[in-house]
Amino acid sequence: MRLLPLLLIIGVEVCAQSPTHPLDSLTKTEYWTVYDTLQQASRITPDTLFASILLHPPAKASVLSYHSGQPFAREADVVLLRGEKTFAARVDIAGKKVVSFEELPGVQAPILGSELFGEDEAIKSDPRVVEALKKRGITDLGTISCIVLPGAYQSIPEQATQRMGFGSCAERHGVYHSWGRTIEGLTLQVNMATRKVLKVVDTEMVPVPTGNIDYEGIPENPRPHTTPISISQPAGPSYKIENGEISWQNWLFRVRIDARLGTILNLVRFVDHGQPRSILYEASVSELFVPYMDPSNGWNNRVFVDAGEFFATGFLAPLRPGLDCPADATWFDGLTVNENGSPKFNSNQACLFERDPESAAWRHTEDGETYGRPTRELVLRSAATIGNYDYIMDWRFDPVGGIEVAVGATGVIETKHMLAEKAPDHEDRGGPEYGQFVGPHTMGVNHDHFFSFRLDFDVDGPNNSFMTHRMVLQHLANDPMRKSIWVAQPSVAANEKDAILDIQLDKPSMWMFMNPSVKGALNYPSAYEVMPGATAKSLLSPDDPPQKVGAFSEHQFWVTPYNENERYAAGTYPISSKGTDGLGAWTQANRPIVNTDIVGWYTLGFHHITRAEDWPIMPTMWHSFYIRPVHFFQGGNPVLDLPKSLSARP
Ligand SMILES: [Cu+2]
Repeated sequence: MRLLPLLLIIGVEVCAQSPTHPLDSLTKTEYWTVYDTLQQASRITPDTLFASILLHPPAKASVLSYHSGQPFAREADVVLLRGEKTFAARVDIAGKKVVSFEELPGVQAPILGSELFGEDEAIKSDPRVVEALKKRGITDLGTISCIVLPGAYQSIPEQATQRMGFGSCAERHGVYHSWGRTIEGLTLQVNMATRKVLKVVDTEMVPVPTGNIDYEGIPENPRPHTTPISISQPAGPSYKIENGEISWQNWLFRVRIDARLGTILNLVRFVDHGQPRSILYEASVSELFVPYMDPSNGWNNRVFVDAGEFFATGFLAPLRPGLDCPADATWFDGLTVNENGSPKFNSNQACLFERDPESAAWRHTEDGETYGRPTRELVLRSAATIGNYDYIMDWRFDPVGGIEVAVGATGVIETKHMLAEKAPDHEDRGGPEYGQFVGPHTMGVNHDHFFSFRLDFDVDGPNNSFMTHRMVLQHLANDPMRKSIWVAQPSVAANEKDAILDIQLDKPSMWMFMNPSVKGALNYPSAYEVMPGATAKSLLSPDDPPQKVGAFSEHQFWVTPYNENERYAAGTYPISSKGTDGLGAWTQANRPIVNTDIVGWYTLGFHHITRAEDWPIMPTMWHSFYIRPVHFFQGGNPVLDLPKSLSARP
């Protein structure tokens, strides 16, 4: 048992009345000020819906020069939906003024919950749908639920002028939820603003599978000989949270909860010889891109740009103590906006806890004696649930100055329903396959998951350069012992296109953000490396409309000059994007990136050919990458002096 620390009782005042720092999350009072300011400026009509209220990030220079107690500006970015029209507003919260308000022609706001689920009645009262269901033997529409999903790219002409959604229905009779019960071959094109079904596409009749999908009801089955395990931290955690700043070991950083991006880390620093040294100004996920790989009706529109398309309802899902995080973790609550403009309280949006990875920070055995020091980790965790999928997202800090960034994918895979009960015999499987059978008449469709992480490195200050160490073959013509070695070739990327990188095993390189003005005792510039983990690149053709929107997935790494308007890797409004906003478009300018404020973008991705084990709910599968110092600590290994016992407190 862990003792409950005081922090659990206090909680973390993300939703406090007044912000204490320019990078704090918007407070409840500030949400209401935004609402009242727009209302008093007559910008809210009875048919206005709020798609989002986000903190407008304060100017970086003002944050870097901020001292505790100083007054600071607070602004909010607001997206409103009125019928089919999208409006963007900027509100000065302290001044209670509308700074800007404009209609965005041709732009679609993110989809709202009332649109996702609110078309059910309109769809089920359409005679064409009633007929199509009757054809399938379904006359009781009470157990049928229909939803619409956004199209993440423009695939039909109506999307240019109308707020279109792609609809489908599911038969929920006898089960708790509708995943795995979709009525195959029946799809709808719906104007979400007018609630009109524009088109019904009915291509094939496939019975709804009846296999068990209720993972909730599976009885517990304790594994034999499983004994109790306990983790104890009797003196409470060894991190502190003061005025919104988290300190642990030598780390310092801030966290805020953002409706679109989830947890955002700010001002990540490491105290070295008593001095905080800057590493990252800001770090967060920036966008997701999930294209499915089946050309049939109802599947060729399934391409999701999850953060930007769905964020009206909030990106994060509540974490459950004892499941997602230790019960005595520190919990961060957050706010999103209801469609009527009022703030919505969301509990347990992130958690913070220490853990023992049961491994050594370093070790060595010499003369039969083993030396070493145990390490520990500080984990900041959140989980996004976007429709069927859940993504657990970790920022894992270690005492060595490293951060492992990890994504665990779980949740329910999307399935297509088949006339065939199971796969053909192995010897008959020669042709292209769009998925794998995961249950009777149930096929998990092939798809990808891509995440773009935005990493605004400020290594020892904002002005950084991006350096690679390429490892290249060197032939040794006259060496009696060897014919070849590899050598490291350092080079600094001059412009953005020099820093668009892919992992190539035969052309390895180290990717580093370095400060050319800060050199240590060994005369190397202070640097931080981004070490890729297992990842993937998109195989879609670059001229495929979805790929134009999710262009960030074409490469593993990008570097851009800092621009406060470039925050979302697939653009600010992906639903109506034609690929003219986002990393692929920005980097065409090939801007200089030497000794200036630069931002790195890491693509974490994986292709997903499903398996029986992924059904009816997928075991968590982790992918990660690692950020670590390189010549940042030129006095040597910074953890030689770690305590020999893990229980020792710093
Ligand atoms: Cu998947």
